[in-house]
This record gives sequence, structure tokens and C-alpha cells, in this order.
Amino acid sequence: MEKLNTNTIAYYMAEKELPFGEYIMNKTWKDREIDIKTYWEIHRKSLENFEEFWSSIAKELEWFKPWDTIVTADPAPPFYKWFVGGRLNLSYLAVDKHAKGWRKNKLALIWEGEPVDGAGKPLETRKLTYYDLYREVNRVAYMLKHKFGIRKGDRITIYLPMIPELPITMLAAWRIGAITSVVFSGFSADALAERIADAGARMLITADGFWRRGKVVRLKDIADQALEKAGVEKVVVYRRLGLDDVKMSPPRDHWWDDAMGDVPLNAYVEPEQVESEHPSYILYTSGTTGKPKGIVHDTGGWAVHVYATMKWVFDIKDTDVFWCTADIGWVTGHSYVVLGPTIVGATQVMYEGAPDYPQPDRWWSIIERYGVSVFYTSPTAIRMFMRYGEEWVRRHDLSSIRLMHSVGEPINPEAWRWAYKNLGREEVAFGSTWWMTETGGIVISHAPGFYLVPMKAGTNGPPLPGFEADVVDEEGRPVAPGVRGYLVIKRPWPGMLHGIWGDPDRYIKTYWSKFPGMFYAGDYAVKDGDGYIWVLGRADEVLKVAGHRLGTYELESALIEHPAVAEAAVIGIPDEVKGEAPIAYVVLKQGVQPGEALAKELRDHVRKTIGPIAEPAHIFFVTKLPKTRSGKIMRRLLRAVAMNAPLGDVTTLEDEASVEEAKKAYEELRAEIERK
Ligand code: 6R9
Repeated sequence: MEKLNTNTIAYYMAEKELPFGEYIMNKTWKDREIDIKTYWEIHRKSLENFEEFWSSIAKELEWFKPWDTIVTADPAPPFYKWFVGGRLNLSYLAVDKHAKGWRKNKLALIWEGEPVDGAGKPLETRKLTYYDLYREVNRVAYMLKHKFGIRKGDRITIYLPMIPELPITMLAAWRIGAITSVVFSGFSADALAERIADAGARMLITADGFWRRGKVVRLKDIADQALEKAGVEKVVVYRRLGLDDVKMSPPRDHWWDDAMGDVPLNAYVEPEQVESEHPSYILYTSGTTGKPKGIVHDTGGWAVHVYATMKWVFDIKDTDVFWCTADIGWVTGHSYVVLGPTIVGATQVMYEGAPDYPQPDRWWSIIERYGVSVFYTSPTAIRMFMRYGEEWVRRHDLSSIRLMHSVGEPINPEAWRWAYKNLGREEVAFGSTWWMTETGGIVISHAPGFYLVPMKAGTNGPPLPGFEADVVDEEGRPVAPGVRGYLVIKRPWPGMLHGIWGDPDRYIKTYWSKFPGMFYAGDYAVKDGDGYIWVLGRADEVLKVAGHRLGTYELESALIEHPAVAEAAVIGIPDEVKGEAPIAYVVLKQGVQPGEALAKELRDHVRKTIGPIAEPAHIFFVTKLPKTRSGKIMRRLLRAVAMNAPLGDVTTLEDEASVEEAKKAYEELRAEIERK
């Protein structure tokens, strides 16, 4: 059988105008089933009464002060503000509300560390009730406010692994109106330094280290390298491992335990009643050009969006055990680990380590042990487990799962079917939720908690109620079914970004200029005859490696930094497991000799400057890169070469020999792979 991957299957269907999958419906969800025509009717009504629709949902949350205006553009579009005049607090909604009511003793968090004993049993688990969480959030808020003088609007950079202290610190920061900037613990010192400096953070919260695939990652050492380039006033270090040789620099650095030492167990910090449009977090994400963008989110709009989608998309009930496998360093973890489950008072699972450690059934054993019922994961993970084989799944009873979704990249129909059968017994509701850092929450998805339109293997489904997403052509006109176009959102939505930190012009230019009046997502998509949207992948120079967003620009900058490199071009090529893998074309400086050793050195260099996820799968040494006459690298041609596809329009190409060279390099690699 021909091996298909994420990108090609969707392109293939789009290009050949094939029917986009058959309807899939199961007995279990029969009572929620509606046909697509009925759904579009509901969707149309939600847009007709757009403001009332969203305000009726916002009313389900507790506000200290109700809003005067549902949505307005201030000073002008695209600077939208939601629930203006309203005041609320995320930490209050996430913990106080539950700790004061009947959920007080309900489990909020079941955490499992990576290490296991000889029999494969986890060595560390922690369980926190909503009352425990409430107490810890208050105590950390007390530390931030009274020990370190953190005030409303101050930025705190958080560089922590997947331990309970990560969501606790975020909720504590939001309690006092501080703005969090979480940096993925897999990122390098340079990436951390850049983010600390851009956000102007007063404080850094990190850990001594953590476990990953049986190895210790010494996080504070990496943080120290970053702090040489970007300073903060205070650093708090959580002892995750108890390493005894961690370098501490007083008076800047404090151990978490010392800082928390005399904070009373019953410390209480009044939640700051922040304005709806007050920023809650900055999250850096890759774009087409330039340094990562600090995407800013508000408080009220984001809360409403996340709350609504927890109900519609995940159908969360008090009897559920929710598990979103994403790291909190990415947006999925912000919305669906930190805020989503807590705002609805759910019990959730959080796991520190690698999915296949110590062996490929770790996740299945977690699901079995805690009875996970709603499961949110990524296509990369599913494809990895497909490779390991069904035997690993069959060792465990996964019958607790009743609903699943995937996120982060397109899911190929094979992976969808595999998961539907092997994890979901062909009984679960299962979709692929499209959204991005900029949208703050899910936008296009099946919504089994609401009504369920028939599922199809690999689709994202129709836009959720209250969201006007569409696929348009170059002129901004809706495309016909089966025609590839650009994904846009045609009106503001509650969880939308509130700009780019410190760069309003870039906000307008990146998202609102390609199609006036519409948010441009940067994705290619097609609609099928039912109006279901199938997102195909990025239309710009952004890679999705194992669901993690990386800019070609960032990888190229990292390579060019190396003294041997003159020029570099990076593209993503389809990868069976990761969706995409970066490959790099490198032009060396005069006199430098190419070779295996240098290729390895460059790969390591990228790991070091960005993080292990960014490591190029291959480095090709060439003497020139394909460029336009005006000097822009034509990555599109490199991609065509790698995909063995037609080159398309080459009239602007300056030197055809560059493409020939890329072809040759690629053919050599192919031959080498075949030899092996
Ligand atoms: C949530 C998240 C955003 C980009 C987005 C698109 C891709 C995300 C997807 C999907 C197809 C899905 N993407 N979910 N593509 N189907 N269900 O991943 O945010 O890291 O900002 O990435 O991810 O290309 O534009 P982020």
C-alpha cells in the first residue's frame, strides 16, 4: 500500500475533487445527532443574533461587574474589545467558585511524574482537590504579591516543566492581575532570553530540572544562560528533582520552598477585579518573518470562549476525567489544561514525561488507571502509537473513553480511523479541532456537547456556533466546494488575540491586511459539499513539527549564526509521524568544507539555539539557493523538489542551476535512504 501522510492525503482529495469522506455515526451518540442542514440553520441564527448569543453564554460565568458593551472596536478595527466595562478574575472562576461550593473536595488534578519502578509502576503521583488548588493558588499569589511586590500588569516569565506548580503559578499570577509569559521547557536558553527581554518580565519562575525519557534535564542551568542575556529582578526555583548542585545567585535567586516557607497555610489574597480586556497572558509563536510574536490575550473574552468550548466540544460533565496531553508551554495547554478544565470544575490528568516511557503503553496505562473519559491529543501522537502497534493498546482497558478530539495539525484519515477503532471502540465522538494561538480557543470543530453532525475521517467539521469561519480565494470571495483557498474568520470572536505585545502595526499587517475586514489565519483549506472545512496546512513559511509551530525564519537565523554558514533555507517536508520535518539547505562560507561532522554540528547548533524539536532531519550543503531577482529565497521551489512535484512558475527565478543543485542533493539522499 502506498504510504500517505498528513499533507498529501488532504491535498490529494482536494486536487482530485474526491468525495471528502463518508459519514460516520455511531449508536452511542445517536441522541445528539443532527443533520448538517439543521446545523447550518442553528449556526445562521447564532450569527444573526451574534451579540446576544455570546452574551447569553458570558452570563453563565460569575462577573464582579457586568459588561456594558458586548464587543466594540477601540480605537478602530481590528482592535476589538469584548465585554467592555465587565470585571472578573480567572483565578476566582477556576478555584474560589469550586472551593466554596460542593466541588470543594472534588479532585481537580491527578498528576503523574515520569519515573517508574522496576515493575513499571509510577513512583510519583499527586492528587489535588479543588480546595487544595485554592489554597496553593492563594499561597503562591501571596508570595508573588507580598514577598516580591508583583503588581497588576507586571509580566512573569514561567519556565517550568509539566508539574502542578505550573498551572498553580499561572492561576496565582492571574489572581493578582499579573501577565504570564510561559516558555516551553523544551526551548533553549536563547529562546528563553528573547522572550524574557521582549516581555520585559520582572520575574522568572523555573525549576532545578525535570525528567524526560528517563534523563534529567537541568532547567536552571539553561535559565542561567538565558539570564546572562536578559535580566530579571527575581528568580524563584522550584525543587522538582532535589538536585544539590544548582547554582543560585543571591539576592536574585530564591528557592521556592524558602520563598513559600512562612506563607501561612490559610493565606488569602483578594482576587483583583480586572477589566475584561486586561491582558492575562502573552504567548510567543512563530510567524512568517522576524522574531516570534508575543500574542496577547485578554481576560473576559478568553474566559467565555474557553468555557463555551469546554461544554460544546468536550461535553464536560462532573463525572468525567479529562486529559489534554498538550504541554502548557503551547496554547493548547493554556486553554485546555490551565483554564478550561478548572473553569468548568472538571477533574483532569496531567503527566510530566514522554508518551512512550518506559514503554509504548504509558499513556494507555494512565487512561486505564484513572478512567480518563474525555481525551484530547495530537495526530503526531496517534501516528507514533500506530507505528508501535495495536498490541500495546490492547493490554489496557480503555473503555472509559467516551469522547476524543485531536489538535495541532491535520489528521490523516488513516490515523483518524486507527484511533477511532483502537482507542474509541468505534463508539466515541471524535473530531479534529481547528484553532491557533491567535484564536485563543477552538473555532472549527464537531461539538458533541451541543449537537453532533455526522463525523468524517480527517475533517475539522463546520465552524462552531458564533464563529464565522470561511475559505476564500485570492480576492476574498468564498470558494466553491473542493477548491483550495485561505482560511479566514469574518468577524471578531471572544477569545481572539488582542494584538502583538509592543507591536500594533505587525498585528494589523500579519492578520488583517491580506483580506480587509477578515482575520487571515495563514492556513490553506477546502470546504466539502456539506460545508465542512478541511484544513490542509500552512500557506506561509511556518512549520508544524509534531504539532509544534516553528518559523522557517527562526531555524534559518539559528543556522546563519554558526560561523561556518553563509546562507540557509529551511523547508518542511512531510513526515509520516511528525506531520512535518524541517530540512535545511546550507551555503557554507568560503573555505569551509562540507561533511558529516559539520552537518551534525549544525543540527546540534539548532537544538541548542531553539530546542530539540527544531533539529533539522537533514542538512544539504549547496553552493547557492534558489532566489528571486530581488533576492528572496524561493522556498516553494525547494519544497517542490523535495516533494517531486512540478516547479510551477519560475519566471522570477534568478539562477536555474540552484534548483538543479537542490534536486541533485535530494536525489542523493533518496538513493542513500534506499541503500539503507
Ligand atoms: C492549537 C494550535 C496553529 C496552526 C494552525 C494550523 C494547525 C491546529 C489543527 C491544525 C489542521 C487541526 N492546526 N489544529 N490543522 N487541523 N485540527 O495548534 O495552535 O500552535 O498556534 O498552531 O496549527 O496550521 O494554523 P498553534
